[in-house]
Amino acid sequence: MYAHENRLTAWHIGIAFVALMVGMLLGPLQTWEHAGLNLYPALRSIGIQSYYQGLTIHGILNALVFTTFFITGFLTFATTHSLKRASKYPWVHTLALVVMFAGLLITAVPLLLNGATVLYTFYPPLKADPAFYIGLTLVVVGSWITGYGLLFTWSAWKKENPGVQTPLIAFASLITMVMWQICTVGVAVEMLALNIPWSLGLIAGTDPQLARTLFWFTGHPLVYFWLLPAYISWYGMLPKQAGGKLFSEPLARLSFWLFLILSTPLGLHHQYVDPGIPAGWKALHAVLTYSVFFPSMLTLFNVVASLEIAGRARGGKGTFGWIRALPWSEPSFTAQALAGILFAFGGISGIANASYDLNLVLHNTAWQPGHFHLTVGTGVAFSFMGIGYWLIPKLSGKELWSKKFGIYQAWTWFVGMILMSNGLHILGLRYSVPRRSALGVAPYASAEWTPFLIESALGGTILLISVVLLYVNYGMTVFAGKKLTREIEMPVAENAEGMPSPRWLDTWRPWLLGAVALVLVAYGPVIYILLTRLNLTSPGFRVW
Ligand code: HAS
Ligand code: CU
Repeated sequence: MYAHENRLTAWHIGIAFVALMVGMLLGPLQTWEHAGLNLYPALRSIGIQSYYQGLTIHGILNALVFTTFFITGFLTFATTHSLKRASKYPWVHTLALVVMFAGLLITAVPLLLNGATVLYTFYPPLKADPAFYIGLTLVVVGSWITGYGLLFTWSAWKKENPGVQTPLIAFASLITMVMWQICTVGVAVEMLALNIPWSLGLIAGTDPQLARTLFWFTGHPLVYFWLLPAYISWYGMLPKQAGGKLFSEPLARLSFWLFLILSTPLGLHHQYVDPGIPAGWKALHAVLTYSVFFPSMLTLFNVVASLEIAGRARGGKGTFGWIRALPWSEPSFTAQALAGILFAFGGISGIANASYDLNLVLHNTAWQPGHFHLTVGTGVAFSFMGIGYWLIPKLSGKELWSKKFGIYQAWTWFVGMILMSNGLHILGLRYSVPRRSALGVAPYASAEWTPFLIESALGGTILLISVVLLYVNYGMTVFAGKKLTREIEMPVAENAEGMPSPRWLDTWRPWLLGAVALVLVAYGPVIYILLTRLNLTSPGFRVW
């Protein structure tokens, strides 16, 4: 029934993991450069001209390309399998993939030819070739089309199943896609009204403050667009994989609604230090940032409780004995559980960021890459790797090549990431070491930094080992694996309470209205103020 969906998902996931491989190979080079081992001159022969070109490729491929392709593929798979219905318009999904892939190819040209050393946040007045902005815009447009495809399928399913509650996995996937539709308005306007005409020379200058504000309108909820698919797996699949049930499905549904409402109206926490935005609006966004911490706390409680149910069902006893009883020999489980544990620490460093006063100390320091390698680089990417351990065998029809390699990969990621992120957090907090900088050649570098730079380079090296283990395993599975002799089903966790969720948790209108209203309140006046002061005078800079 799912031949088209499975083939399409295989393409999405395949492109995602190839992008991730290239992007991740550049990561350790950065940590080595910081610790004094600069391999960038050697990379000139393959066209990488500078640390900044390497860093841009790393950020774009890992944070934007890998995530978006994986998520659109995974949510297509998850929604259709959860609804037990093939997609209503398969061609819509094919079109989405074609548009996204065309966008990727167009973006790749300036990235590889050193025409876009603007890093993954592409802050003006740094300027890239037009193809960079046009290509990325197409990737986003393709992801919208995937969302439309899923909404068409869901509305067909609803007609066929009147009065039936949407299953959790499909429900949460749809919320993620709708949240994405709302929040990408910011970057769409930034691209179409500012960056693209500016890079084409149609307008002489740009307004960096407005561009940054539009960027973070999308850039903050982008982190929840990354996170929610991992949460879908932690709530909807992981308890089943662990041999248990979901502790509370209504609570899970509530936390997804809260993410729909609260993901977007708080992007100014990335702009606390920006001078052109009135302080009162920053304060409002700070309060809203602390509100969106709440559904993550619900998630922590609910997912850990679900795993406790599993551990006890497997015979675990005592306060912590259930943890040992969990299926630690299964790579898919282990990767996701370890991802969750490290994500909790990434959440804590996010809470520090969200405090206006602390942010003045932490902004633009190495603390930030420390924070986001625990969140998107581990909570999300490592969970996606864990999902890959069952999804890639399912899609390729091959048995996973080696469980042992999978377990080694998971633990090396865990240890490597602890070392790297610990070093980065300390460098940022204690020594104000700047982020986005080739520290190996920085004249202001201090000897006090060295132990922590080495710690994070050691972490980066262990992560490289983990990457090799991952790709050998995935590659051998797909190209040399044994044919599957059993059917792999998508794991679907049962609700421990066994009762349907209340109807108010299945009604879209109030939540949607709330989401749009809060965005208008939190952003409307800020954008209005910036428009009244519009200043399209900044020229572009190409520094590297
Ligand atoms: Fe953040 C900057 C605040 C979450 C990503 N963040 C960034 C940047 C990125 C990023 C990429 O307020 C850098 C942007 C740039 O390049 O400039 N962030 C937060 C807060 C949260 C948060 C309050 N961030 C994330 C997530 C990300 C992410 C999620 C990616 C996926 N962040 C900030 C702020 C900045 C920032 C400021 C700007 C800093 C600056 O000055 O530039 C919260 O949402 C976090 C809540 C999460 C928790 C953790 C809950 C724990 C759970 C674990 C469950 C356990 C399991 C395991 C499953 C409180 C859910 C169980 C296993 C067993 C065996 C038992
Ligand atoms: Cu944010």
